[in-house]
Amino acid sequence: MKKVIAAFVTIFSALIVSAMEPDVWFASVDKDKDGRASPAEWITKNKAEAARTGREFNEVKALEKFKERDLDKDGFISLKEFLATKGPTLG
Ligand SMILES: [Ca+2]
Ligand SMILES: [Ca+2]
Repeated sequence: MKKVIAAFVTIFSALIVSAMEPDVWFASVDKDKDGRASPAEWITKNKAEAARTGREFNEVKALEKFKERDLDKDGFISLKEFLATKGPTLG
């Protein structure tokens, strides 16, 4: 029985961590903490991720993705838009 409980605890804590990740990720994009990602913040994050993973950075593509995820076209990605689109991915 103890083993079963331990397994559940492991699963649930994994779920909680994965549920929290998008917020944490978004916070790392939203450097000025105004609750939305500006194009400049988006590019900064994309650049950093590209450098970290050794990929080539393409600013035009990054901005295209930004526009795709800016659902209400106000020029910013809100956390809601971020979660409604693909969550913590740059694509
Ligand atoms: Ca911001
Ligand atoms: Ca928006």
